[in-house]
Amino acid sequence: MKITNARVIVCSPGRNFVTLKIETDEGLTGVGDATLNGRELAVASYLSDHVLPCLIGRDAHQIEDIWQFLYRGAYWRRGPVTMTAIAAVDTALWDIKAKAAGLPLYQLLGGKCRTGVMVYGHANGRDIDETVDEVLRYRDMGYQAIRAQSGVPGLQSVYGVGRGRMFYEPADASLPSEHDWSTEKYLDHTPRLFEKVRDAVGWDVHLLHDVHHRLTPIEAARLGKSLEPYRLFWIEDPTPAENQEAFRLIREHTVTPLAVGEIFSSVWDCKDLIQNQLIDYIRATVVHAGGISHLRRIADLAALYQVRTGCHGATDLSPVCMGAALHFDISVSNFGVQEYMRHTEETDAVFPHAYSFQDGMMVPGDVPGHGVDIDEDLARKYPYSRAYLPVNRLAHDGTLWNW
Ligand code: KDG
Ligand code: MG
Repeated sequence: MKITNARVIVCSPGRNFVTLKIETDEGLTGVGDATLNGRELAVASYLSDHVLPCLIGRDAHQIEDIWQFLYRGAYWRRGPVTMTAIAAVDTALWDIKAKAAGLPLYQLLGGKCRTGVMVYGHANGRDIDETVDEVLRYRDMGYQAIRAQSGVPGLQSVYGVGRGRMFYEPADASLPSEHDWSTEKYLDHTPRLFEKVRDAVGWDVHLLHDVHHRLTPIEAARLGKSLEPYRLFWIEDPTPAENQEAFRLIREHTVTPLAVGEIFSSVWDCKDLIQNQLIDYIRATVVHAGGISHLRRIADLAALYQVRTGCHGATDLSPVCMGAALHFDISVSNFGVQEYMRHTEETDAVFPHAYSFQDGMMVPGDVPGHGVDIDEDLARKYPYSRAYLPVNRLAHDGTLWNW
């Protein structure tokens, strides 16, 4: 089955998405997500200018060979732009292969390991009371795992705390907006948040929290320790992960589980953290970590060390990524949890999908392929519009900080 055509579709139904569509001489098509938040056009160009010309005429069934060709053959290996582009090709080819087999993708990945995929939703509030209300609302919607983020008294806005009710859209300005940050205020506030949340919701729901890389190792250790009484499922991205030794220090002080990896693009970013058992959940996902093929390698390495998966699933990962991730999640033995931030109605309309949510669990659906398509006519009505994530500065002196 030969690849006859491939194109990149950039659209903005509520936010920017980059989608790759591959066509074959047998009439089967496949789609892959290629969205890299805030750097969308770099991946679109990488694909259109450098990858697509190399795909035409290749056998669409040779997924592994094409993956290796794009990875090794580029000479410039890894990095988020390259790996997102490779992921898009890989996802589209798995979609085609599964359609050719007449099977949902999870069947090609070994079949179901579980009846459904536990997802966590985002409960955000401007203060503790609002966050508690949101956690209860998510619990009432059936969620078994809930991420709780709250505004911090004395700080104007805190990244990760949404304005919308079912989703937040962090890339909200055509030039980066600037937020302020105070580690001291945050560290005082967060244990109080979880004390109140646990009091209200009880112990039958998993609670998660995202630190967005904001702390130093010893501060992260203190946070993990102070949250131990509330038995979190994980704290995520406690420190920037460039310095992976930091996690050893955090581990020495706390048994709160650690999740890292939403910005990782390959197994090489995860390897030491996993092999040294410095993390409990690996957050790499389909679109930013080389597609289904590479994510399976990461998961297999993680399985050796009892590290479980917790794929990133914010709104900037398109429904195509979500669909593919759900096939991965349902078929991988060391699955932990899947993030699920709902997309807007406009996004859902542009990307018709077979996956569904019920009672805190999601299923990928049983249509052949990964079950997500793009309505190109509708997509054309939403042209690209430049949007950036905010940056973060220390409140007391304006130093640019991590997020
Ligand atoms: O593009 C960045 C967002 O996807 C990310 O900041 C959201 O941290 C995030 C999360 O855990 O979903
Ligand atoms: Mg995160």
